[in-house]
Amino acid sequence: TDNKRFALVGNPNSGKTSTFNLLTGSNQYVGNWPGVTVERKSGKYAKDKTIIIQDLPGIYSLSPFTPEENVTRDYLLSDDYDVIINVVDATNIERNLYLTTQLIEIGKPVVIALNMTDLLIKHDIFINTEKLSYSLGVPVVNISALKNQGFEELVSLSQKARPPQVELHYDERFEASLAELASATHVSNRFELIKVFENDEKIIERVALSAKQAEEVSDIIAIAEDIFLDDRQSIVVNERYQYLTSLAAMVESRSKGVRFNFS
Ligand code: GDP
Ligand code: K
Ligand code: MG
Repeated sequence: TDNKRFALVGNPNSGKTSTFNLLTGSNQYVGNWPGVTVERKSGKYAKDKTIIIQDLPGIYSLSPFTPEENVTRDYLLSDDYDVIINVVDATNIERNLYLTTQLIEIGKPVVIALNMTDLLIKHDIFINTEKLSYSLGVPVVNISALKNQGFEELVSLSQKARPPQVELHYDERFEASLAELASATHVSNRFELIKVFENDEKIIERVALSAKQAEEVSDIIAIAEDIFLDDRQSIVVNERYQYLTSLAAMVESRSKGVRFNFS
Protein backbone atom coordinates (compact mmCIF):
# COMPACT_ATOMS: atom_id res chain seq x y z
CA THR A 1 0.00 0.00 0.00
CA ASP A 2 0.98 3.68 -0.13
CA ASN A 3 0.42 4.06 3.60
CA LYS A 4 3.29 5.36 5.70
CA ARG A 5 3.35 4.13 9.26
CA PHE A 6 4.98 6.28 11.95
CA ALA A 7 5.73 4.96 15.45
CA LEU A 8 5.78 7.62 18.21
CA VAL A 9 8.29 6.76 20.92
CA GLY A 10 9.70 8.71 23.86
CA ASN A 11 10.20 9.03 27.58
CA PRO A 12 7.14 9.56 29.77
CA ASN A 13 6.25 13.28 29.82
CA SER A 14 8.23 14.10 26.70
CA GLY A 15 4.99 15.24 25.05
CA LYS A 16 4.03 12.14 23.10
CA THR A 17 0.32 12.34 23.80
CA SER A 18 0.26 16.05 22.98
CA THR A 19 2.10 15.33 19.74
CA PHE A 20 -0.19 12.40 18.91
CA ASN A 21 -3.30 14.52 19.52
CA LEU A 22 -2.03 17.37 17.36
CA LEU A 23 -1.14 15.06 14.50
CA THR A 24 -4.30 12.97 14.54
CA GLY A 25 -6.99 15.36 15.79
CA SER A 26 -10.13 13.30 16.13
CA ASN A 27 -8.92 10.42 13.92
CA GLN A 28 -7.99 8.19 16.85
CA TYR A 29 -8.60 4.55 17.72
CA VAL A 30 -8.12 3.37 21.29
CA GLY A 31 -7.70 -0.27 22.31
CA ASN A 32 -5.35 -2.51 24.23
CA TRP A 33 -2.10 -4.23 23.37
CA PRO A 34 -2.65 -7.99 23.20
CA GLY A 35 -2.15 -9.79 26.51
CA VAL A 36 -1.42 -6.74 28.66
CA THR A 37 -3.45 -3.92 30.18
CA VAL A 38 -1.46 -1.26 28.37
CA GLU A 39 -3.56 1.16 26.34
CA ARG A 40 -3.01 1.19 22.60
CA LYS A 41 -3.70 4.35 20.63
CA SER A 42 -3.36 4.73 16.91
CA GLY A 43 -4.65 7.27 14.45
CA LYS A 44 -4.39 8.90 11.05
CA TYR A 45 -2.61 12.15 10.30
CA ALA A 46 -5.36 14.77 10.14
CA LYS A 47 -3.94 16.34 6.95
CA ASP A 48 -3.13 13.12 5.09
CA LYS A 49 -5.07 9.93 5.86
CA THR A 50 -2.44 7.73 4.21
CA ILE A 51 -0.19 8.38 7.21
CA ILE A 52 -0.88 6.05 10.13
CA ILE A 53 0.46 7.00 13.54
CA GLN A 54 1.00 4.50 16.33
CA ASP A 55 1.45 5.90 19.82
CA LEU A 56 3.63 3.68 22.01
CA PRO A 57 3.96 3.44 25.81
CA GLY A 58 6.37 6.00 27.27
CA ILE A 59 9.64 4.35 28.30
CA TYR A 60 13.21 5.22 29.33
CA SER A 61 14.89 2.18 27.82
CA LEU A 62 14.28 -0.80 25.54
CA SER A 63 14.99 -3.23 28.37
CA PRO A 64 12.65 -6.19 28.75
CA PHE A 65 11.65 -5.37 32.33
CA THR A 66 8.28 -3.59 32.34
CA PRO A 67 5.10 -4.35 30.32
CA GLU A 68 5.49 -0.92 28.68
CA GLU A 69 9.08 -1.60 27.65
CA ASN A 70 8.08 -5.02 26.34
CA VAL A 71 5.17 -3.69 24.27
CA THR A 72 7.27 -0.90 22.77
CA ARG A 73 10.23 -3.16 22.12
CA ASP A 74 8.23 -5.96 20.47
CA TYR A 75 6.54 -3.40 18.25
CA LEU A 76 9.79 -1.69 17.29
CA LEU A 77 11.38 -5.03 16.40
CA SER A 78 8.42 -5.89 14.15
CA ASP A 79 7.76 -4.84 10.58
CA ASP A 80 4.53 -3.09 11.51
CA TYR A 81 5.87 0.43 10.95
CA ASP A 82 8.16 2.41 8.65
CA VAL A 83 9.61 5.27 10.67
CA ILE A 84 10.31 5.95 14.34
CA ILE A 85 9.43 9.46 15.50
CA ASN A 86 11.33 9.89 18.76
CA VAL A 87 9.79 12.63 20.90
CA VAL A 88 12.54 14.17 23.02
CA ASP A 89 12.19 16.72 25.83
CA ALA A 90 14.60 19.45 24.72
CA THR A 91 15.07 20.66 28.29
CA ASN A 92 16.51 17.29 29.27
CA ILE A 93 18.33 15.87 26.27
CA GLU A 94 21.02 13.94 28.07
CA ARG A 95 18.45 11.77 29.82
CA ASN A 96 16.05 11.51 26.88
CA LEU A 97 18.72 10.54 24.35
CA TYR A 98 19.52 7.41 26.36
CA LEU A 99 16.49 5.82 24.69
CA THR A 100 17.41 7.44 21.38
CA THR A 101 20.74 5.61 21.21
CA GLN A 102 18.84 2.33 21.39
CA LEU A 103 16.26 3.38 18.82
CA ILE A 104 18.99 4.32 16.37
CA GLU A 105 20.66 0.94 16.84
CA ILE A 106 17.52 -0.85 15.64
CA GLY A 107 18.45 0.38 12.17
CA LYS A 108 15.05 1.61 10.96
CA PRO A 109 14.56 5.26 9.96
CA VAL A 110 14.47 7.57 13.00
CA VAL A 111 13.46 11.24 13.18
CA ILE A 112 13.98 13.16 16.41
CA ALA A 113 11.13 15.52 17.31
CA LEU A 114 12.83 17.90 19.72
CA ASN A 115 9.80 18.99 21.75
CA MET A 116 9.29 21.69 24.41
CA THR A 117 11.50 24.03 22.41
CA ASP A 118 9.24 26.89 23.60
CA LEU A 119 10.89 26.45 27.04
CA LEU A 120 14.50 26.69 25.89
CA ILE A 121 14.88 30.47 26.06
CA LYS A 122 13.36 30.63 29.51
CA HIS A 123 15.68 27.87 30.70
CA ASP A 124 18.71 29.52 29.06
CA ILE A 125 19.46 26.41 27.04
CA PHE A 126 20.84 26.51 23.52
CA ILE A 127 20.88 23.33 21.44
CA ASN A 128 22.79 23.12 18.19
CA THR A 129 20.34 20.87 16.36
CA GLU A 130 22.54 20.61 13.28
CA LYS A 131 25.40 19.19 15.32
CA LEU A 132 23.00 16.90 17.12
CA SER A 133 21.60 15.65 13.83
CA TYR A 134 25.05 15.18 12.33
CA SER A 135 26.36 13.32 15.39
CA LEU A 136 23.42 10.93 15.59
CA GLY A 137 23.02 10.53 11.84
CA VAL A 138 19.28 11.23 11.94
CA PRO A 139 17.12 14.32 11.23
CA VAL A 140 16.22 16.54 14.19
CA VAL A 141 13.15 18.82 14.01
CA ASN A 142 12.33 21.50 16.57
CA ILE A 143 8.70 21.28 17.63
CA SER A 144 6.47 22.64 20.34
CA ALA A 145 3.34 20.65 21.04
CA LEU A 146 2.23 23.47 23.32
CA LYS A 147 2.41 26.07 20.55
CA ASN A 148 1.63 23.72 17.68
CA GLN A 149 4.91 24.52 15.92
CA GLY A 150 7.07 22.40 13.65
CA PHE A 151 4.60 19.63 12.84
CA GLU A 152 4.46 20.05 9.07
CA GLU A 153 8.23 19.87 8.85
CA LEU A 154 8.22 16.88 11.19
CA VAL A 155 5.78 14.97 8.97
CA SER A 156 7.50 15.94 5.77
CA LEU A 157 10.95 14.87 7.02
CA SER A 158 9.50 11.66 8.47
CA GLN A 159 7.97 10.76 5.11
CA LYS A 160 11.37 10.74 3.45
CA ALA A 161 13.44 9.48 6.39
CA ARG A 162 16.16 6.94 5.67
CA PRO A 163 17.90 4.52 8.04
CA PRO A 164 20.45 6.22 10.35
CA GLN A 165 23.50 7.41 8.42
CA VAL A 166 26.13 6.82 11.10
CA GLU A 167 26.84 4.13 13.67
CA LEU A 168 27.09 5.41 17.25
CA HIS A 169 30.60 4.63 18.34
CA TYR A 170 31.41 3.65 21.91
CA ASP A 171 34.67 3.04 23.80
CA GLU A 172 37.24 1.08 21.75
CA ARG A 173 37.33 -1.81 24.22
CA PHE A 174 33.57 -2.21 24.03
CA GLU A 175 33.64 -1.91 20.24
CA ALA A 176 36.28 -4.64 20.15
CA SER A 177 34.01 -6.98 22.15
CA LEU A 178 31.09 -6.25 19.85
CA ALA A 179 33.24 -6.98 16.81
CA GLU A 180 34.25 -10.31 18.34
CA LEU A 181 30.61 -11.12 19.09
CA ALA A 182 29.67 -10.34 15.52
CA SER A 183 32.33 -12.63 14.11
CA ALA A 184 31.57 -15.45 16.58
CA THR A 185 27.87 -15.36 15.61
CA HIS A 186 25.67 -14.47 12.65
CA VAL A 187 24.31 -11.41 14.47
CA SER A 188 25.07 -8.15 12.69
CA ASN A 189 22.22 -5.83 13.78
CA ARG A 190 23.69 -3.35 16.25
CA PHE A 191 20.69 -3.45 18.60
CA GLU A 192 20.70 -7.25 18.74
CA LEU A 193 24.47 -7.40 19.15
CA ILE A 194 24.40 -5.11 22.18
CA LYS A 195 21.45 -7.03 23.63
CA VAL A 196 23.40 -10.28 23.21
CA PHE A 197 26.27 -8.60 25.07
CA GLU A 198 23.79 -7.71 27.85
CA ASN A 199 22.55 -11.32 27.98
CA ASP A 200 19.02 -10.32 27.02
CA GLU A 201 17.18 -13.65 26.99
CA LYS A 202 14.47 -12.69 24.52
CA ILE A 203 16.93 -11.39 21.96
CA ILE A 204 19.22 -14.38 22.42
CA GLU A 205 16.21 -16.61 21.78
CA ARG A 206 15.23 -14.48 18.79
CA VAL A 207 18.63 -14.66 17.11
CA ALA A 208 18.82 -18.41 17.85
CA LEU A 209 22.48 -18.89 18.73
CA SER A 210 23.86 -22.40 18.37
CA ALA A 211 25.32 -24.04 21.50
CA LYS A 212 28.82 -23.43 20.17
CA GLN A 213 28.08 -19.77 19.43
CA ALA A 214 26.55 -19.31 22.88
CA GLU A 215 29.72 -20.71 24.43
CA GLU A 216 31.95 -18.35 22.45
CA VAL A 217 29.69 -15.45 23.39
CA SER A 218 30.07 -16.33 27.07
CA ASP A 219 33.85 -16.40 26.73
CA ILE A 220 33.99 -13.03 24.97
CA ILE A 221 31.79 -11.42 27.59
CA ALA A 222 33.69 -12.96 30.50
CA ILE A 223 36.83 -11.35 29.11
CA ALA A 224 35.06 -7.99 28.73
CA GLU A 225 33.79 -8.15 32.32
CA ASP A 226 37.36 -8.82 33.45
CA ILE A 227 38.71 -5.88 31.49
CA PHE A 228 35.98 -3.44 32.55
CA LEU A 229 35.82 -4.80 36.13
CA ASP A 230 32.07 -4.58 35.77
CA ASP A 231 29.09 -6.73 34.83
CA ARG A 232 27.77 -6.90 31.28
CA GLN A 233 24.62 -4.83 31.82
CA SER A 234 26.46 -2.09 33.70
CA ILE A 235 29.12 -1.95 31.00
CA VAL A 236 26.48 -1.11 28.40
CA VAL A 237 24.71 1.46 30.60
CA ASN A 238 28.05 3.19 31.28
CA GLU A 239 29.01 3.18 27.62
CA ARG A 240 25.75 4.94 26.73
CA TYR A 241 26.12 7.51 29.50
CA GLN A 242 29.70 8.30 28.53
CA TYR A 243 28.66 8.75 24.93
CA LEU A 244 25.78 11.03 25.92
CA THR A 245 27.84 13.13 28.30
CA SER A 246 30.26 14.05 25.56
CA LEU A 247 27.48 14.46 22.99
CA ALA A 248 25.59 16.86 25.28
CA ALA A 249 28.77 18.84 25.97
CA MET A 250 29.19 19.23 22.23
CA VAL A 251 25.66 20.19 21.20
CA GLU A 252 24.19 21.97 24.21
CA SER A 253 25.06 25.08 26.19
CA ARG A 254 23.40 26.13 29.41
CA SER A 255 24.42 29.64 30.33
CA LYS A 256 23.40 29.25 33.97
CA GLY A 257 24.31 25.61 34.16
CA VAL A 258 27.38 23.46 34.34
CA ARG A 259 28.51 23.49 30.73
CA PHE A 260 30.58 26.28 29.25
CA ASN A 261 32.42 24.37 26.59
CA PHE A 262 29.98 24.95 23.75
CA SER A 263 31.83 25.65 20.54
P1 GDP B 1 3.64 12.11 27.38
O1 GDP B 1 3.75 11.54 28.76
O2 GDP B 1 4.90 11.89 26.63
O3 GDP B 1 2.45 11.61 26.64
O4 GDP B 1 3.53 13.69 27.54
P2 GDP B 1 2.26 14.65 27.45
O5 GDP B 1 1.88 14.91 26.05
O6 GDP B 1 1.20 14.13 28.33
O7 GDP B 1 2.90 15.97 28.02
C1 GDP B 1 3.44 16.04 29.32
C2 GDP B 1 3.28 17.48 29.84
O8 GDP B 1 4.11 18.36 29.07
C3 GDP B 1 1.87 18.01 29.73
O9 GDP B 1 1.62 18.84 30.85
C4 GDP B 1 1.91 18.82 28.44
O10 GDP B 1 0.97 19.87 28.45
C5 GDP B 1 3.34 19.37 28.46
N1 GDP B 1 3.87 19.63 27.12
C6 GDP B 1 3.83 18.79 26.05
N2 GDP B 1 4.44 19.36 25.00
C7 GDP B 1 4.88 20.56 25.41
C8 GDP B 1 5.60 21.62 24.76
O11 GDP B 1 5.98 21.58 23.59
N3 GDP B 1 5.90 22.72 25.52
C9 GDP B 1 5.53 22.82 26.83
N4 GDP B 1 5.87 23.93 27.47
N5 GDP B 1 4.84 21.84 27.45
C10 GDP B 1 4.52 20.73 26.76
K1 K C 1 5.53 9.25 26.91
MG1 MG D 1 1.12 10.10 27.23
